[in-house]
Amino acid sequence: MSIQKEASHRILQAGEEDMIRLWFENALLPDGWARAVTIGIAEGRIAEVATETARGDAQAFAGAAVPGLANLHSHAFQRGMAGLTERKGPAADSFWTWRETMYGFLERLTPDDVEAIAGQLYAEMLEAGFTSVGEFHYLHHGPDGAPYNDLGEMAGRIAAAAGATGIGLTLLPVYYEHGGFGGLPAGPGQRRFVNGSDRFLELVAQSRAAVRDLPGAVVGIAPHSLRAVTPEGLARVTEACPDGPIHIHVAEQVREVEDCLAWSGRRPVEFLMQSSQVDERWCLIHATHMTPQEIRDMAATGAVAGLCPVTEANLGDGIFEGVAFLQAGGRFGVGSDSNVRISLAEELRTLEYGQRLRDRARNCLAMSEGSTGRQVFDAACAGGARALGRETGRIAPGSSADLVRLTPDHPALVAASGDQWLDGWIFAGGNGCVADVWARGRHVVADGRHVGREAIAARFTAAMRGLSA
Ligand code: NGQ
Ligand code: ZN
Repeated sequence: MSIQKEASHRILQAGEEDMIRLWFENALLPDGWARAVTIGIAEGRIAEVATETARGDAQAFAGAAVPGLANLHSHAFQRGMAGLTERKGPAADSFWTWRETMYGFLERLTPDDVEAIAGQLYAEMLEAGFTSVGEFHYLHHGPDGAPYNDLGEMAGRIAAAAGATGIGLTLLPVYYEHGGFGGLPAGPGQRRFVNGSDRFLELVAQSRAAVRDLPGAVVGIAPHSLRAVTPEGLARVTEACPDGPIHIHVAEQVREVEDCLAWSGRRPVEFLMQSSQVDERWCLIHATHMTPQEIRDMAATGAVAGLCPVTEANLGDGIFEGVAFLQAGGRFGVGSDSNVRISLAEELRTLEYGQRLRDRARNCLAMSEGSTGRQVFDAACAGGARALGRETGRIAPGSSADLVRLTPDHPALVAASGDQWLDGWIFAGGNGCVADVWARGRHVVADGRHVGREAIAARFTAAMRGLSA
């Protein structure tokens, strides 16, 4: 009791001394748009929000403040191969041939390379308006498959990149044991990922240690897919980790659905619903191929659909059943997955455009009259925060001080007001609309550029040139 009292007393004192005050012409608050908004920030959190205020001694900004969005699914190292797989090979190109190329790329990556690539990636994410990331981290071991002396070496590199850039980290160490449904042995291209369930649980402990000094970091777990774990292994690790997010890839490719049916007689989402206690802690990545029954069942669990529209288009996965899923009350967030492009606006736009192309209709993901950008953005903010186990995505007292300023200097936003800020950014403008970003109260992007961009980019460039030499 007395400890709690002392702690809150300390926070109050520090809050008063160290409060940062920002003033915005416009801001998107939980109950809608407000004008002349002062946001007080202390210890990485929003301490107070006041509307119709004078600028006073606050730092003042034109344009509109909106909540920072969580990027709920990333494989950081894949940023290093962006643009390198867009070449036709000897046989029909597919997700599976891309995966072989990806395995070839990661063979030579060192911990230094991974940290350099992740640093560049996270700086770009911040510049795009993503203020936190769910790192679905599976490149654990050395090139021969032997663990590094420190089992958490690579996790530490991800944490270091997050710390250096300021992005909020939800680290999701991946449990990867097998090469296919039914406990098939992992292949040579997968040896850097593989742990039995015991060593995986050790890795979770190491991951917690790796993020210890990172303010606001969260650790969850990520059984890679129903292909990479057995039902017994999945049950074991979920039981051993009773708190925190659980992410899993599911039903991304048609062949994956067919293989799951051949193995179990059930479809992947169906199998997962029936064999695990899927609830609000879960995030099902992709969930592209679902029957109407699976859509309803998944929506009813409160699990978040982790959609990665740009990567899903790039890999030829298919189109998520967004309209039916939202009509069933489902929740979603977005992620950049393979990181072939880093653009919050493009993820949300591609998500909506997939529905339009399939249904030959417009404004498909808006469930009520009014702005599509606003409705998709609000849903992704809430779903992303839930999936990453973070208090983010809301400009409200108590939330993490994750803020994005959209600038009226961008041609798409010169005459914007209200929800047009979001429609203009998402459908017309893109990354150039983002002028400033605060992550946990740290001003990490100013004038559209990450404050550490030069050093981060130099390190990335050196790593990439080394890899291509
Ligand atoms: C991954 N990526 O883990 O990086 C996967 C490919 C797999 C996507 N699914 C590997 N987009 O699923 O086996
Ligand atoms: Zn993925």
